[in-house]
Amino acid sequence: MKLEEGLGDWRRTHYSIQITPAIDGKKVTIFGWVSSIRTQGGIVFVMVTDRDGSVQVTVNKGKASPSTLERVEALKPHSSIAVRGTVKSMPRAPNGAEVVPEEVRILSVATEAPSFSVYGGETPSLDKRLDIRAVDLRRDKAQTTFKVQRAVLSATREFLSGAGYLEVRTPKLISTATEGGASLFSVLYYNRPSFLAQSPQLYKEELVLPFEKVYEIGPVFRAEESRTQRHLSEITSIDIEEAFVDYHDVMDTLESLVRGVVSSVRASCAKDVERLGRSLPELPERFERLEYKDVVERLAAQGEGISWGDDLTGPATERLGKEHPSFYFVTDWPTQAKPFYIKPRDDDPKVSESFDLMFGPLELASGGSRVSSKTLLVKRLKEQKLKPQAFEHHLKVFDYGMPPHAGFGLGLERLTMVLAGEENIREVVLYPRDKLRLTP
Ligand code: AMO
Repeated sequence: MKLEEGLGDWRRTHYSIQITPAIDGKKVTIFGWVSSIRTQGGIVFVMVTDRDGSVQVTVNKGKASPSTLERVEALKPHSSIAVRGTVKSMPRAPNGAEVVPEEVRILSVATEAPSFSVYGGETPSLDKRLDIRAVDLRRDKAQTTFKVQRAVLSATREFLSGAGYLEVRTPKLISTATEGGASLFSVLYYNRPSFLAQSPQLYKEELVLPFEKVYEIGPVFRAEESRTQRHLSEITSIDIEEAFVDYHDVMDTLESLVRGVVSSVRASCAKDVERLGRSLPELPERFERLEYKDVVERLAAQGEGISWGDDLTGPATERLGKEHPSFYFVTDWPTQAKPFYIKPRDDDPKVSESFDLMFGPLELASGGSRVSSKTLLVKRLKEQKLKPQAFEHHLKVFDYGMPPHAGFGLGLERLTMVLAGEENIREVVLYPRDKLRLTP
């Protein structure tokens, strides 16, 4: 007998989550993957898992038809199957009901079993799991992580479009660096050199001219030499840019956005996150706004060996994170530490109108007011050893009434790490890219 069959005219009538005592006696068709098979006396229990959970399919060897029995006995974990049968209340089964099959179709026999258990048990090393990521993603924890990420994305879109920002898509193949030269990936564009975009920075700034308020949720590429738990070579960035506002205004927007996202994730995913023994972060009454100079002064007094002008990294950020375990801003960074497009303060140009949004020791976003004067932008480019000629097209736009503007870039993965309680950024990306990994 040929075991595998096609779909034919079978279509799903119910997902696992819908198999409940409320539909006791109903004929249903379910689809999914075999997650376990257990025989107890004359009964075979087959767990069929779909995207929402599992259904217990209970086969009474004495009562099942020969063809059903034959198929059930041939089943192997991970095979994909279809079951037609009747729902029966069963308090011990998931969702309080099971399916007694009348007909079973094996749609695809699994010829391999992963070297680790997808349905419970110990979690093996990430590298081992990433090698068969599509299977690994069936794990409960991964399902929750990406449910959280979907909730983050839809809440973000809802918030930003509700606040009047227009969604844009800007080129990812570009001719000039936006965030400094070191972390660029070069690509041969026909016979010319080009790069993968490190950020939509210059385009989003230009687009405030026609649209005033824009946002983009898209990929950005960074050739990060060091391999850390917080860095990847390809990430998704949530960027906004807005005309006629400054960095204080966009900090307010970012704070409201994060508040909205956390509340929305709480409403849709809190139970899933709690089931994994984790909890969503509590929102502080107000995101503290700490000036960089005060932070550095305090850390130096605590013996951190840090002085004005230094970046906040390593042990200094860990200490800062312990003192501020939730969401907070560090503002007014030294101008020299920020990219050329960040505006120096009028009253003290050594300091810039900039901010980072932090969660404990983790940087989630950065942004600021932008330079809107062409003369100043050229000067800043030169100070950062960049060639104004390479930015000719961008600079030209500044001749046509570039308004004061401000914005930020928020890392989707870092925000997901915080909400899903993951320590390693690779867990919150379907197919992570880093210096050592370009597959699958
Ligand atoms: P920045 O370079 O700070 O700013 O990036 C913004 C945010 O993106 C995330 N991020 C990363 N996450 C993981 N791996 C990486 N390699 C990585 N690089 C960046 C972080 C970071 O806070 N153009 C500015 C934003 C702006 O001013 O509007 C920019 O790109 O969460």
